[in-house]
Amino acid sequence: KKTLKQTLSEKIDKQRPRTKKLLKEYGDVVVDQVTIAQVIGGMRGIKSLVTDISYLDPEEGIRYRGYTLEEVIEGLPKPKGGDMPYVEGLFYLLLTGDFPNQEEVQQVVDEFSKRRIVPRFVYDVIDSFPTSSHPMAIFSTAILTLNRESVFNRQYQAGLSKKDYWEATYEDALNLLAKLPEIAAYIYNKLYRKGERILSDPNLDMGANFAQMMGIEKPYDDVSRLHFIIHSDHESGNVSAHTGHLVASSLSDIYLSISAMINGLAGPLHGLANQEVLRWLQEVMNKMDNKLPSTEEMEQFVWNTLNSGQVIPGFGHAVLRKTDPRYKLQREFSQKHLPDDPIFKYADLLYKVVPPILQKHGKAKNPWPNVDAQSGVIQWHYGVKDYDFYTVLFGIGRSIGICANIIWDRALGYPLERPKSVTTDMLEKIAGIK
Ligand code: AMX
Repeated sequence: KKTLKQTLSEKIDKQRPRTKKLLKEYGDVVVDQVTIAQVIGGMRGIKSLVTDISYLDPEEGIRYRGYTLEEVIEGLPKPKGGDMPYVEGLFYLLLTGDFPNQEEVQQVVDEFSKRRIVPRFVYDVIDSFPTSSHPMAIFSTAILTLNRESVFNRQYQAGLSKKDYWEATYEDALNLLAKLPEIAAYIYNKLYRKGERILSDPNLDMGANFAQMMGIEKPYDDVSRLHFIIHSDHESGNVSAHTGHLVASSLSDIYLSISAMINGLAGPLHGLANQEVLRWLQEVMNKMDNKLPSTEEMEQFVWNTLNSGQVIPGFGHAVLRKTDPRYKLQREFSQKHLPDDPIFKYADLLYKVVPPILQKHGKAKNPWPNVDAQSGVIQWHYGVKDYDFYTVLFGIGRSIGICANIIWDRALGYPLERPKSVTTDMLEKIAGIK
């Protein structure tokens, strides 16, 4: 039976000539043009990255390897008694483009299980953080600390051939991904449960193991699987994916690259928004004495935030122009499992109230909710109420997609990333002002 690594190796052999041909024979073909607004405006929309792992359509939302999230969840094998598929199967799909069968998933589950033990020194580093630290800072540092374990670095020093970069990177990626739930659960228990620790079980899959280490009953295993799967990838230009790719492009190893991407994810305009949604909702709940506000009252809360110059967290997107399918999936999950949860009712009221207000406000290009408007609501329901922790959960999921991307970056020999900057003077000359 072929392993994931062997299957991937065959895919890489097939893909390499395609990239080579494009570069060699069609390198001068124009893909896009760049305006001054894009140069000043965060390179919004410039087509200048390539990935085959996912594609984000502004109207439809994300597809992984050409499949919608519904198709992914439908098509991936599921553990016994679970409604949500193996996260390990998603990693297989992202890497190869193929849906694995039960046996192929089991191989990856076993690989992860073998590699999950975290070295003592990582726990020592985590323990040395003050308990008032943000979990994302601890998470990023813990990942960084693992850099001394890098297979890629060791082999690079020994004279690794370029064509073999991906294999060493693959080893690093699996070693890291297998450890992330352990690291995250340890941070959670240190910060919010006085260090009480529940050990992982080598016989469980990633989602079930995470639920076990968090000490939360079913269906939190499915919640974790769903969460990690839908947060894994959102094509290449978002801050976390782009950071991971950029840092890896200098041949920094997986640990340096994923630690860096985690730092990008920790910003309130990106992954931290899920924490901000809960913080915002809690403020409203406190002001309302936990009563559900009327539509008019909720509208007033939203306007107050906008009028004080702040954004409404969980709404808007740099690429999407419709309700995020990741939001929809989590809303459907909530309707099924927690329809009467007061915080879900709050979030659902926001779904009704915010889009027309943002349209009236006239600034946001997309008034619809994104993934972060709903993910914290589910966590809260299952008892994870320390919302500072939510972006760590996002980070576990996102690491899966970015690791897959970095392995392919290495396989296809994508070079050092190095765009060109200009000065304001130059832009004024280009504009014809000077
Ligand atoms: N509330 C209020 N104003 C908003 C807004 C929101 N939710 N979304 C966008 N705007 C404003 C912008 O701040 C900007 O104002 P400015 O002209 O004064 O600078 C204007 O509308 C135009 O912005 P845009 O082109 O629509 O969005 P963008 O591509 O620049 O930014 C994003 C996208 C997500 C950062 C923005 O919509 C936002 O701040 N949303 C709230 C934070 C959030 O939910 N982030 C999570 C996104 C998903 C993720 O990465 N996890």
